[in-house]
Amino acid sequence: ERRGISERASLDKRALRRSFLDNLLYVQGKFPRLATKNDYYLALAHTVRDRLMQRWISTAAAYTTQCSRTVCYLSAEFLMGPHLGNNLINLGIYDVAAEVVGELGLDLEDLLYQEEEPGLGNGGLGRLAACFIDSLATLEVPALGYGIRYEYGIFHQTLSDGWQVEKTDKWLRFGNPWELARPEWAVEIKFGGHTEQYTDEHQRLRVRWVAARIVNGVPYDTPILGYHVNTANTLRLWKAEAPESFDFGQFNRGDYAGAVTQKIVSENLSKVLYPNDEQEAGKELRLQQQFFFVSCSLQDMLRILQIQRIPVEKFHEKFAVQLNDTHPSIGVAELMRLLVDEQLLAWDTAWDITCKSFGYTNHTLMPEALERWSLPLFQRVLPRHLEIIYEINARFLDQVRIRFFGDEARIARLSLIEEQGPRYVRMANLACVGSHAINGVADLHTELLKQDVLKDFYELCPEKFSNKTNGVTPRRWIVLANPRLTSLITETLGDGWIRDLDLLRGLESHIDDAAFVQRWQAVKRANKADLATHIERRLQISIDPDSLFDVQVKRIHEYKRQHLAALHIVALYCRIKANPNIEMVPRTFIFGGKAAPGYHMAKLMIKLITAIGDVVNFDPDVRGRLKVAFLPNFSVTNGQRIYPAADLSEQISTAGKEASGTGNMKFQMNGALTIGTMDGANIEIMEEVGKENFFQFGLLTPEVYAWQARGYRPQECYERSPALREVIDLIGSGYFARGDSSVFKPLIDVLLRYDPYFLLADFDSYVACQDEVSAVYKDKHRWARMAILNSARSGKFSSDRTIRQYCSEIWNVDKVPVRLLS
Ligand code: 26M
Repeated sequence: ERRGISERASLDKRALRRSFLDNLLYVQGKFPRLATKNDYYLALAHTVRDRLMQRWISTAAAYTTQCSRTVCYLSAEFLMGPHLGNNLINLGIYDVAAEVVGELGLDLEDLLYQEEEPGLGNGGLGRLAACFIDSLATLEVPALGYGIRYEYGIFHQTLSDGWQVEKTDKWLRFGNPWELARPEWAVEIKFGGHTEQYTDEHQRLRVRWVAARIVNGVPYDTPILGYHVNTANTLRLWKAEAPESFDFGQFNRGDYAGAVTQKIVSENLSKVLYPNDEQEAGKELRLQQQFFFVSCSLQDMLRILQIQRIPVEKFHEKFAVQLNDTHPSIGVAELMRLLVDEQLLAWDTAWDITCKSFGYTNHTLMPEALERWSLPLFQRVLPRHLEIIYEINARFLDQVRIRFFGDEARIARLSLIEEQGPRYVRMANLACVGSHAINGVADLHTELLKQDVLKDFYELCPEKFSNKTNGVTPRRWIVLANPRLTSLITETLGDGWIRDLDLLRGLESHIDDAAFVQRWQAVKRANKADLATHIERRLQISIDPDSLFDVQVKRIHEYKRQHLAALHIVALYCRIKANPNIEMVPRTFIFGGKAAPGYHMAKLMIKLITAIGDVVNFDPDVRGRLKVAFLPNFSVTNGQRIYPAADLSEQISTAGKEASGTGNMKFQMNGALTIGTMDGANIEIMEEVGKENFFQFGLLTPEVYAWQARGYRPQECYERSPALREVIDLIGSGYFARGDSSVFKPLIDVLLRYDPYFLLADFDSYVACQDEVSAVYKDKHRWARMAILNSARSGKFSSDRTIRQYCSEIWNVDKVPVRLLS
């Protein structure tokens, strides 16, 4: 029996080949002759999965026997990306797996592309959760990621005539070999109804929540293996199911169809990920989703306490619960309900436990993105939680009144309930009051939280606030995405940098080594050629791999200013039209990103970029010096092809608007130079690489504020800058819309009248900075040296560094090495 386990989990080549062919036969039911590419992918996935199981079980055993303190990362989104390649790397069998499938006439990369990525997130926040889960496992920290198993992830984006069209993301269509359902740990979740008071056997007044509806939460577990360690943590995602028993009343009255309708309503809960769309905010189903996964997760933690025989009073000693933005912040009220109503603890005891358990990470400075729920909606969905929030609020405001007697305006701002006009529950306030730690995601962002968005909470409890600058995992974003660069670095420095990214500093001493610089250039050139081939296949436009690859990939949003990059392209086009023989560094502009389906201006920004491309790409005067490619459906998978091929990383948000950015870090690691504003983590990137290796432009945050205060007149910028005027007029004329001047009118009107994101104010500075970029790019050797320094100085932006800081400064949790059980 022991031999059976070790054979099936062995990492040697013979055993891998044996398992691969076995799984093709016994899991896929195919002989090689009839097998499809997807059969081979699944056979390989099961081969890897078999090898994860032993590590997963060993990890669970270590944590259970040692009763380890555990991080619970609560996030409505986990944007994981495909698992197979990452698991091969973390197991250390990527190359041998490539040999095994190669000897059977298959291409490993081909098989990896078969995997449908779990796109269970919108963008930065969800991808950050995925990087954190990777780093926690690599650092051997006991951790559970808790979230929702959406049946449909972020929509698939296609383009039709340059406009975004959304398609559903049926990622589970061919099954998911990475998850294991655990129906034995299902929990019940209540919704709606009313509350009743009663006196218990000790004559104490208590509250009972009589729900209108119950939904089952079934956990689906995915192992998250660390890099070259035995630790395999768990990502636990909840699926909503109708309870078999609950609708029998209806059923027995003969309303079979009604009972089935109820079942469908219940299962809708985990059906679809909401795009981060302002219009969608305030939707009832979204609040239900949040409560659903948070209640499932907290009940799961109580079950874990019980099986480890830890008293519920020690909840906060066992668990550090992190709230990824306010989406899970209903957890503060739900933990209170579980402790007071169900575990029968005294309010003060329960409140002490709650505050010591939770930490809250804020991810946005956009005031309109702060979550609020209208009182009637909240009352309808969660009547007991509204009572609890009132009680938390009453006690909290009593404390505030002691400190700030008579300061009614401050009290109104701190209140968990917004009272001016229609009333709302303020989720950020609930998260702040119920947490012992509050953090921002970059230095500037944290400072702005303290001075602005959460100023009142900072003045009340400054000791709760800290900064945790974001990071990204080098395993996915360098090792997996950029194998050529990985080989070069490892041949130069050894492979220690993969777990300790600061070691990349070792590259600096090779900057004068001509052979090294040449190899570096060859890596970038090969990555660019790969991407050029991909773009040519997808978009039927020819791409010159020796042109400067100028890349902006991220969600489409006005504050991120993709349209500022578009104005720059038009400015270059105007120069060519005015002087067709002008000397110009050839550039390929690559864009990617999704617009929220209801965000019309963002969709118009996509149309503007594609429309400019349709003119510029085919105008003979341009002679191939400018190419514009909008790659549809930007995703983790597409990111892995794009970041390694970039020369220039566009990070051009209005100063003070982008909390951190994380794409900026992925570009930097892969040796792109940044053109950026002093916003989010760009500031820290420039600090690390030195300003001589960073292209900075634009207003600073205090300057933006000053312009706002003085009353910004974008029209004046337009009148003062001839280049800007020409660009705006050309777009406004309908030149890029077959003469139809109405298409881009809404966009141009906003820029000329309000320009809330200061594009016109920053335009001249941006264009001048881009001219500097082109000048430097002409000196290929100088550019390569700057790129190497960018990579060499990216160590700070490993999510391993970020997670170490969370562990020591917020979670107080240590690593627990895992011994393999055999
Ligand atoms: C809101 C309402 C309804 C449905 C969805 C949402 C919603 C979902 C995700 C709102 C915001 C969401 O994410 C915000 C986000 O991704 N913020 C980004 O977080 C990154 C990680 O910290 C930062 O790097 C980015 O600067 C920040 O924009």
